[in-house]
Amino acid sequence: MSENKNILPQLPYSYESLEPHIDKETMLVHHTKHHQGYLDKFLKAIEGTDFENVYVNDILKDLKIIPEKLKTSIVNNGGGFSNHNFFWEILTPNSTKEPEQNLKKEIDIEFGSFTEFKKEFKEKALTLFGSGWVWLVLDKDKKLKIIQTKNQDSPLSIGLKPLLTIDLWEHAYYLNYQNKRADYVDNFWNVVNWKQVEYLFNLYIK
Ligand code: MN3
Repeated sequence: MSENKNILPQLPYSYESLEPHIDKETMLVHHTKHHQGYLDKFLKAIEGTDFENVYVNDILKDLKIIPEKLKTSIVNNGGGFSNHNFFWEILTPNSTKEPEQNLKKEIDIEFGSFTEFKKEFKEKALTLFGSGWVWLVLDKDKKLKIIQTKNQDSPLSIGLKPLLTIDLWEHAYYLNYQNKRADYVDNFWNVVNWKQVEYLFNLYIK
């Protein structure tokens, strides 16, 4: 887990290590330009405000406390910063390819099987219009759900606990996959850090 500070986290693996599923150039630009860009704009937005030293996730969890003039920038840029912090953590070059133990059982209960779960996740990814994210979350009743979010909206803002996500902005896959979002989603499964997803599940399910 990244520490709770508004700084760009180091990736827990090298830029090329997710190849051939996610290419080095995409990872490099995604982390050092896009992610950094969201952070820079977020920091600029909160500079000199009451939020200056507040961790991004704590701000996103309660959008009502944000003054109207800061809201758009915090939702877009704070959301972009936070979503990418999370995304890097659920990727790994050493994927087990599927969950084990508790989460595996819960996925079977909720979706029928791991195959059915992946099918629904992919369908949500392909039907998301424009830019955004698809997430596996725990809802308020601690049930597994697959949801779409638009732009850089955070599931934290609607009271959900994120377990897994895929970035569906074209900057996440266009160099390698062009318009073939389905291929990107299929290959995404090769680099999912199920140990991290399972860790989060066990943490939140208590
Ligand atoms: Mn992105």
